[in-house]
Amino acid sequence: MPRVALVTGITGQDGCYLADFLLKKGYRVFGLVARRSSDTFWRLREMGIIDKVELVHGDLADGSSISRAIQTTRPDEVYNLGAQSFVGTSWDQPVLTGQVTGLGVVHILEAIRQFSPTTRFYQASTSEMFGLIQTDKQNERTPFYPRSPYGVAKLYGHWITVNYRESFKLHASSGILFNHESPLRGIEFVTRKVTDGVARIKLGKQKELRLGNIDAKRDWGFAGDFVEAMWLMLQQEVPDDYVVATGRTTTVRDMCKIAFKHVGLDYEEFVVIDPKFYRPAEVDVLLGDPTKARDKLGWKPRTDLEQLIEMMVQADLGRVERE
Ligand code: NAP
Ligand code: F7E
Repeated sequence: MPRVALVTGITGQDGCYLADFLLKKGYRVFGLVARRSSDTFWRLREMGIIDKVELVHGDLADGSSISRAIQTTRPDEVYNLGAQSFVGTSWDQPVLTGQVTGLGVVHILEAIRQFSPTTRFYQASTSEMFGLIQTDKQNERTPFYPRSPYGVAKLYGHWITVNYRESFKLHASSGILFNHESPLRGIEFVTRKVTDGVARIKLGKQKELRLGNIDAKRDWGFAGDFVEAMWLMLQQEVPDDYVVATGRTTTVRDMCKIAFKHVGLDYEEFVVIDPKFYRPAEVDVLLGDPTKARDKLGWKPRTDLEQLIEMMVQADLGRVERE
């Protein structure tokens, strides 16, 4: 019998990479999908796995649908990747962000507790919980200080996961993942906005690229590398929390430089600062210390930022050319 996984957020960037990873490991993969009026399956199509995953309908904000999904799929492992995940939007829709990104977690944990207590659970926590950083490098012992409604909601999801592990002995782990990107990244996030912009400028379809705070620093890795760490966490005998990061931090400015340089252009000629993209409270710098993930999970990143940006620019050049 193949092992069964239920992935929430399967139509998102990580959901798609994780589903592909699990299918290659022989899992039967169910994906929770929320009803949308327009098509959200482009990533599953691009990855070529749309016909290999089994979709169940449900919404993280609707506990009854989550209970039903757990009861009908009876998963060995649940990966909770579903969220309102865009930090900027979380100031415009703080309550929805709380309901989906925060309370959505306890809907799953409750369903597991009641109907499937041996199911292993992964929670997609985030470096955004560190926010206004309290130490130069952030690890599992660094105090949290979220700076957005998204970060606050994720902090609830993190602690409720820890609490259900301690209260009910669930095999529940939380991966504190730093930014990870890919050609399947949503266009609203800065790396993909830049690589799409670079492709359009190079191919003469756009003249400038408007960005916000390009002095912000992030620890960027490749989503394809990071989903393996999620799986490794659920293969451990004892559930735990892990920081997953590359250990290198780069400004948005330098990331732009890399992307434009890849097509022989100078970013300074095209990037325009637009305060519209500033945030009410910024996370200035993030830098993860993934020592525990390396030592206990045997995980390490395989793709550096230059390779990642090159991969994304190439994918966007292809997309823009095909338009
Ligand atoms: P993403 O591309 O934005 O995907 C989010 C997924 O959540 C989509 O499939 C979306 O479905 C689904 N979703 C949204 N609202 C939902 C609802 N009410 N009920 C059910 N599903 C819902 O995010 P990602 O980059 O793959 O990230 C995956 C997870 O990791 C998220 O929880 C994110 O917060 C967290 N995380 C991401 C990073 C990163 O750098 N990527 C770092 C740390 C943590 P639709 O397609 O239908 O909207
Ligand atoms: O912003 C700055 C912006 O939106 C990165 C999510 O996956 O990672 C992601 O959150 C930085 C910020 O990602 C623009 O102000 C400048 O400092 O790509 P981002 P994020 O906010 O770090 C974490 C780990 C998650 O968990 C989240 O789900 O770039 N920035 N100019 C800009 N950002 C955007 N989006 N657009 C700009 O024009």
